[in-house]
Amino acid sequence: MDSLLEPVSAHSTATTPVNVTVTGAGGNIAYSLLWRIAAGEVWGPQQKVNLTLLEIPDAVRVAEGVAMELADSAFPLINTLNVTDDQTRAFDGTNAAFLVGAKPRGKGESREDLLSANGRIFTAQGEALNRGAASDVRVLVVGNPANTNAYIASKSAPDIAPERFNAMMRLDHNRAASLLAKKLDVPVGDLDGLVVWGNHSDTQFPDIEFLRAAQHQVGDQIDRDWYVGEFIGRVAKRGAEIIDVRGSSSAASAASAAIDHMRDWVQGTGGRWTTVAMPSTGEYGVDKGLVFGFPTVGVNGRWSVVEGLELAEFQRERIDRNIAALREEAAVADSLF
Ligand code: NAX
Repeated sequence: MDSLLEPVSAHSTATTPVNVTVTGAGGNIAYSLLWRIAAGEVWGPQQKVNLTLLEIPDAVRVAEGVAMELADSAFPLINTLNVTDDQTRAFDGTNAAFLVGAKPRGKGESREDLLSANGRIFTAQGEALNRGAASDVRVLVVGNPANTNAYIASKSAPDIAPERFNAMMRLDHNRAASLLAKKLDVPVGDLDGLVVWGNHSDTQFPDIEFLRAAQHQVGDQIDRDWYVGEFIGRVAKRGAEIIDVRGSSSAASAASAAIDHMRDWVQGTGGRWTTVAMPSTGEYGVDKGLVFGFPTVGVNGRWSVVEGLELAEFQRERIDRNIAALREEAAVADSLF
């Protein structure tokens, strides 16, 4: 089903449209994400797309309204546009799936309730992908708890190589990069060597030990007290900060991160590091299968974890904290499904 030696894209001619599925199509993130896919920001300005929008039956009418607006935008790159509440149809032949839809935590619900509700969704979607997705499928899980949802979807799709399931930590990465650029007073595009290890949750570890600006190491220019006492927690809690100020959760920045992630997966990063949460094959002592944020480069249409980094005790301890948290979530998921 899967070959790591495949070309960058199976769509060698721009005349073969890419089949793209977006779940949660009636929601906030999709309202920004769909427009940027349609504008060619992932596959380029020549590549047509067949867009399929998946929603739950209760919200499918909203997704139909979104599709009407997409049609009204007259994007030349949209080849076909479909709305459905049938996940078998939604994932049939898909080359790229953005799994944005998820069930939010309800009042009084425990973490186990949340994992259970989302586990059902991501088990069913993993199974549908396993049945129908194209052999070159790339799956990006955005819906929370993203890492464990990706873990569950991958486990439910035994015929699809695990590395084809990613969880999104690019928003955490972009948030960290933006704060660091401001602190160092350098353009954000000059930064490299940044990683956010672990889980898209409070334990995440934005790590500056390997940080470079315009190719020079700059981690030691950053005040240690600010880094440990303020920066790490601020990145992890940025979502709450946005809700507090904006009155609703990150949507355009999340969509932007999803575009960055999928574009870099398809087109590569030109040697630059990014953060990708993907199933571990044992790198840095992370249990095999846990979907973990690693320093990664995109090469020839696939991700490659940056290996061999020497870790100080502080880094090791923060990474281990994330391993423990994800191990716990995976154990709950395994017991439920
Ligand atoms: P919204 O509540 O606006 O939209 C979610 C949509 O998903 C709803 O329309 C809902 O009907 C739909 N949905 C639910 N279950 C579905 C299913 N089984 N199939 C298809 N559609 C389904 O949320 P939005 O603001 O768009 O956020 C979506 C998800 O992204 C949430 O889980 C959120 O927590 C998560 N986020 C993840 C981020 C990340 O960095 N990984 C950051 C942003 C965001 O918080």
